[in-house]
Amino acid sequence: MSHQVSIIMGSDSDLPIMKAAAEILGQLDISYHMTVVSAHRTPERMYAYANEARGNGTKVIIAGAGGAAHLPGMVASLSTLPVIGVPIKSSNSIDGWDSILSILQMPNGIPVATVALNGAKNAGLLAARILSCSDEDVAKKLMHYRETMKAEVLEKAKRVENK
Ligand code: RP5
Repeated sequence: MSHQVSIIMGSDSDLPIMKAAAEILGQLDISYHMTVVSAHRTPERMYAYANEARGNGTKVIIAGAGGAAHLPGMVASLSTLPVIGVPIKSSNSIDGWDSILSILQMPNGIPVATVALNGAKNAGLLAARILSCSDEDVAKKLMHYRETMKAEVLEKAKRVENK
């Protein structure tokens, strides 16, 4: 079976951040494929990757990049799949705002769902939510994830109250 989510990033230096998307998708039993696709350094690869994504069964693309972060927007311009952008505070990023604004400020007609700076975990969870619209199994797993998180917070609250 082909993967449901594609995780791409501009460089392997983005991996320490982007692996959080893969981890949460793995926890939710959602199949993914993760690789490096650079908008600036491998434009032909980006073009081919984005154009082939829907045909190979991909349902959501998560794209992370830093600095002049054009990967998510360019992939969204080439594919009609939902694209979730992860701005990364990378070595060539001044302060993170350059990455955020490069991904966030898309023109009308080409949407990218931008998560927080370095927010790869939420990108994975958002991809799961998109899949859950047509996959009851994923919806149940998300419900369970949220209940577990709730229980953990209540446990922390108890610990803080008992200090
Ligand atoms: C961006 O440039 C990449 O997404 C990465 O965040 C940043 C730095 O890349 P490297 O110079 O570490 O390869 O395109």
